[in-house]
Parts: sequence; structure tokens; C-alpha cells
Amino acid sequence: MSRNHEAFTRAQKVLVGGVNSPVRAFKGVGGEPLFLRRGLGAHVWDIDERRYIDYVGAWGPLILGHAPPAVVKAVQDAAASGLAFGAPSEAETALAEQVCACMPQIEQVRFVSSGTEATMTALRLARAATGRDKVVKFEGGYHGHPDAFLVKAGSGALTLGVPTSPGVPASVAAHTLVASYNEPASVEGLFREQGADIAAVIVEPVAGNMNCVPPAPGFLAHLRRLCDEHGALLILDEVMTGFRVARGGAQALYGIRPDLTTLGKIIGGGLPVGAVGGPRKLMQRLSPEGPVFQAGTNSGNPVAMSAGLATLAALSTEGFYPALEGKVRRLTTGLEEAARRHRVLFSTTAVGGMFGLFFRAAPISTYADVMQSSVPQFQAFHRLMLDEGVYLAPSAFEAGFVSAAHGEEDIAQTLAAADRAFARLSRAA
Ligand code: HOZ
Repeated sequence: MSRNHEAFTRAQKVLVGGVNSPVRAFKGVGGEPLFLRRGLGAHVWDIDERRYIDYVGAWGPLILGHAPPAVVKAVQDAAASGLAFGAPSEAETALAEQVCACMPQIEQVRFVSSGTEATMTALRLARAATGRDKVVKFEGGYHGHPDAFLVKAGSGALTLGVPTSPGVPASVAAHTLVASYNEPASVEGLFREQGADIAAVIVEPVAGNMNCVPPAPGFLAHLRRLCDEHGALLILDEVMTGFRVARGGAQALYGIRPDLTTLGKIIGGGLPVGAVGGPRKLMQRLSPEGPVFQAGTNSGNPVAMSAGLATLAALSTEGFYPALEGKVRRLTTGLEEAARRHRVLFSTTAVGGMFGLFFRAAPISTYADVMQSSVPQFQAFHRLMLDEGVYLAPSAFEAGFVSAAHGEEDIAQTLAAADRAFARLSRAA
């Protein structure tokens, strides 16, 4: 019996499903989740000492790879001076300054401990600022697990087939309006009928929780216009895309002005951090300046702030993003070539440091397109790649991530593994 199997059996007795977050349970691909012992650079090792090239990267934030020395040193130094204060520290201000400098639409920041807290706070703020209750989200869009967003949600909710969660009161869900990503007419329709009640539109500018789907040209600008016309706020959920697709996030890449931005653990170097940010006049509604309540003992935790500062410093290196993007392109074009060689219907998407894999022909633009991609084929591919030592996200509905630590050798090994995997898929068809 493998150590991994023993570890999973033991975990299942005391942890729900043996895990602490559902997608990692491998239910989306079958088999048992990998129990990881360590990570370094582009690689992780499981507890049976098998090495994998990692394209999960803690679900995105590890843009520098695992355990980058500068970030580890910053964490060690900060930890040696205190693990938590629940009081202001200068690192919080320094990190907020960095965020504001990179994202000019953000004048003030509130740090929280997760993306979920960030989106929950952003929505509360938007409702308070507009005096309206309704929020528009997109089918397959995932914004963490606040009640308001667990309606036709992506990520684990989609993977496990429960996109609308039991436990969310109907009266809460009634305030959540669902539109179709990359289909502006669906948003126009909602505004036409209920525009006076809509507080905000929340969108992942690159959908990253229904696989990886870039915005159609003009789609985000259209959302901006609709929000302006109807007095609603535009919340860009950049938990995944912030500092990942560009230093200034998707808002810089696509030239979109959000009212509020939510950010996630990348600004904590992978540690539990989130943030909501926006113009001062909006942010000042938050307590203690304004009446919109929000609080958290570990908000602005000094260790996490230091990890974030070290991470953001590395991202300002000249040529960082073009190099990252180049690696992603070599990976995705190589995968497409390999699939074509073996006549497997397959396509990819890529934006900055993130990518998507689809077992169907391009183009991929909508949730319906994503749902037409073959899940059984993805599952078989995932298993074959895992056997080859390549760790892809264990769900057909998650994005993949490349880090600065991935070398040409990693990409070449991945492509060679994929060539063999596609050959097997093609023989099995
Ligand atoms: N929500 C994450 C994927 N978008 C998965 C989190 C996890 O299982 O760790």
C-alpha cells in the first residue's frame, strides 16, 4: 500500500472527504488526491517521493514557483519578529502602496485573509454605495463561497455538480442575477429589466474557474458602459488574474477601469491574503471611516504582508511577464501540436501566466463552449500525465498556471509526456 493511500485513508476519518477544499479531492478526475510533502521551483514531491512538474501552483499565486528564496527569507525574518499582531504594522502600508502603484484605479486597500472575504466585502460595499441589493454574476464564474455567489458557480461547485449550493437561502439567491460570460446581450437584458436594482456586476476578467476563457474583444468595455449607464458598480474579481496576467492585472492588460478590485493570495506570496481596493471615496465607506462593517484579526498579518512584498518586488524585474507569457505559449502551442499529431480534438487558451486545456475544437468563448469539451477525455489525459510526473489541476474546469521557475526543460518534458498521453488517448478512441 502506498503512503499516499494510507495518508488519504487516515485523513478521511477526521477531515471531510479527506480534504479541506473540495477540488483537490480529485473527484473531478477520479483516483486519490496527491498528498504533497514539499515544493521547490516548478516541482512538487508527494509523500511517496515522486516528483511532479506542477501546473497548479497553489491555484495560481505561486508565480515565482515553490519556496522562492527571497520570499522564504522574508517570511522567516517576519515570523521571527512575531507571527501576528492584530495591530497595524508598517508592512501593511508598504504592500498597500505597492498595490496602488501597480493598479492606478486603486487608491485605498483593505487587506483580508482570502479571496472569499474580498468579494464578500466588495459586494457589501457596492450595495451600501448604491443602495441596491442585486448583483450580476456569470454562469461558471466563481468568486469564493459567499452565499451571494454560490449561484451557478464555477470551480469546485461546477466540478462536483452542485453549482447552486444548498444552504443558500432562496431570499439571498433571489438577489443574484446570472448572465452568460462573453455574451453581452445577456447582461443588457438583465439591466433592461432590473437595472434600477442592480448594485454591481462582478466578473473574473479572464474566466478562470470554468477552465480558462479570455474575454471576447470589447466584452469588458461593454460591461463598463452598461454599469455607467445604469449607475451600477463594476467589480473586477482579479483574485486569479491580479499580478498573474500582467503586473497591473487584467485591468491593465485590457484597459478597463473597475470601481472595485478584488485580489487574492498572490499578494501574499501564496499565504492566506486577499484584498479589496478602489477609489478613496468608495473605500471610505468601510469601517472605521464609514458605516460598512468589515473586520479580521489576521487581516494584514505581518508574515503574509512580508511574503507579498517580496513577491511583488520580484515581479517588477524587467521582462518578467514577456518571459512568463513565452513559456505559456511554448507549452500551449506544443500541446496543440502534439494533439494534432495524434488526431485528438483539442485546443488551448492562454493569457499571461495562465492557460486552459479543452478537449474540443477552438474557439472557446462561452460557458456553453466549455461544457462541450469532453470531460472523460480530460480525466484520462490527467491520469496519464500524472503517471508521467506532470501535475495538472484535477478538474476540467480549472485554469493552469506556469511560474517563473518553470524552465525550458520542464516544458520539454511536459510536451514529451503529452505526446505519449495523446498517443494513448488516440489508440483508445
Ligand atoms: N478554488 C480553488 C480553485 N479555483 C481550489 C482551492 C483548493 O482546492 O485548494
